[in-house]
Amino acid sequence: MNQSFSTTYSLSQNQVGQYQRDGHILLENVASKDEVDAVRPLIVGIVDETAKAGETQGRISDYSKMFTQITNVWRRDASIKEFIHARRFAHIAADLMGVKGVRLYHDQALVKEPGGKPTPWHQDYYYWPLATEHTITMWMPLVDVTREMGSMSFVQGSHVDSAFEQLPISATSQEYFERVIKNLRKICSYSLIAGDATFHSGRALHAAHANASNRRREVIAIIYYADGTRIPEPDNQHRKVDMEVFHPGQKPGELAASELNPLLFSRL
Ligand SMILES: O=C(O)CCC(=O)C(=O)O
Repeated sequence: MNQSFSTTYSLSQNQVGQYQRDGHILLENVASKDEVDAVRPLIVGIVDETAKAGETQGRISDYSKMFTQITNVWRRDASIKEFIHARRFAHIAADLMGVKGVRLYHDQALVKEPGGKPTPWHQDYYYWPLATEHTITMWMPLVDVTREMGSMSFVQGSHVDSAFEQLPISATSQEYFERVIKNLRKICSYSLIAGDATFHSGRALHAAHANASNRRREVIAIIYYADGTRIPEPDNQHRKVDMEVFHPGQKPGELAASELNPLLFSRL
């Protein structure tokens, strides 16, 4: 595989400012067509295999009508690991958040089948046992994804609103946030080419469209957090489960840095 993930993506100060203002950004051609073509069949193969075996991966999973989600696919294959651990992607994450270094929280392969339902409005940080505002998700389609196929939507600037109720992804979150959003700013959504990516803050209010096409929406998401982040006392069941699954062997109060959370980029 001809991959050179150590090459740097050229990010402008304007783009960093845009991310920090809006809580999300679309970046084009973050991975090349060759890089995506090489990794896509490996990732999709693992999704299909794991879904067929009915593995829950130790997590609460009630997402099946929206998408099939398989986490930490990097552990299953050396080439996928090279892709997920790419310094290029982690460097972008650190630059957008304005931090010195980032660790991997986990990856998620997210396949929305034809006819897959919309992903309700939600904020990710509700799920994560991470005592920081500096979390970010790179959401990269492995096939071209239009809005009709289930690309994401973001409420501009919602990452700085702290008055929202904390809710899991559900019909309740959809109903609550739909009401809240009516009084809010602009909603942005994009069509993406395979290898483009959106980056969004763990506090950004976001959703995804239904897949109204007859093709599968195949996506890999990689979640990063600022190096030096501690694990708080989990205050909901999701955070407790995620602490056990994504920071194995770790306890509240410790630096979040288990063997599943390698330092993927550091300026030091
Ligand atoms: O892919 C989706 O439908 C939702 C993904 C999502 O919410 C996320 O990556 O934070």
